[in-house]
Amino acid sequence: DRLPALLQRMPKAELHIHIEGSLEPELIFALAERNGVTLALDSVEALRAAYAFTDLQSFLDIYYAGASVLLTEQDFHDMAMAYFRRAAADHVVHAELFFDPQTHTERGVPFETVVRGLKRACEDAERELGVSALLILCFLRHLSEEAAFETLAQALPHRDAIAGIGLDSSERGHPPEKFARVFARCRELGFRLVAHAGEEGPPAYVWSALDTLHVERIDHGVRSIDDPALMARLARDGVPLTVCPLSNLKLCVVSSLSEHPLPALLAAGLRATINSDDPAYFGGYLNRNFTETFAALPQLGAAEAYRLARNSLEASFVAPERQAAWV
Ligand code: ES4
Ligand code: ZN
Repeated sequence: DRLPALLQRMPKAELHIHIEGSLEPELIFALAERNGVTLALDSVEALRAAYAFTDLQSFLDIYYAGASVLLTEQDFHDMAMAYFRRAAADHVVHAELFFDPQTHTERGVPFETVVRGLKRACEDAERELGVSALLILCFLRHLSEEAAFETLAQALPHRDAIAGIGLDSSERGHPPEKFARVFARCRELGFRLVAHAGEEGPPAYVWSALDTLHVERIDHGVRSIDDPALMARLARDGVPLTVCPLSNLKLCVVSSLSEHPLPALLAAGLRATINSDDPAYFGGYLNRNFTETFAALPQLGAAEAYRLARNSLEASFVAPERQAAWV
């Protein structure tokens, strides 16, 4: 069967990767040692064993604890370079990295430490690995809109290093409209806009991300499958969805990959893409998301593989004339 080889070697873009979710247990312990940070669990094995999630919040609690080892510019650089090496091995030609500055500034790590380390890694990835990269700053939706405005103010001296703005963390109870004013300001400032919606939250949150925040892509969006009018809207407007199959499995958004809505989303003409979300926590990087999803879903074949890869490149925030170099 030649499908796995095709999935591996296709040039593709990754559009939904939380860089803090690429911290492997081995790197968490190495950084803890380097920085003199004490962790609640005392071995790589014990940490991995704790990665048994029942929903989004049970994951986020562990993910924020893991990020506590990140203190210096070099830490953020080394974390991102480890991801870029994995991505290059998976034939990722372009990556758009989410980062969560509030997770770090709340612990006393300066905003500029985070962005300088990540920016330097993006430059190194382009030069050393031939992977192009952009940064997307995410506001934590469990915090206030006022806190998001403060984070935006801290970002403005680094405007040129940040391509876009996103919205992540605990979805239920924190609808997109909570951030309407700060997203309006980001739009005026010329940032590209995305938001997590319809992962655990209802289709109403996808409508609100589109019509209140005016986002250009929906992160996850899998629960749109429950709303035929929303499906028609997403198809009509060609709104990209950054779908993350292994994440959905590990966070119990789907009960098995064989029941994942991806084939139905593609069949309805939606611009779906495949992404890894938090690969160190969910069991694999981009190619493993492709190969496991295709292995579980016989409706997916070579035509869908090409479609997903093409969607990922076209849905990126790189100008079409610069995308030509990828294909
Ligand atoms: C996340 Cl899977 C997921 N959903 C929402 N927020 C997140 N932050 C990191 N991973
Ligand atoms: Zn995500």
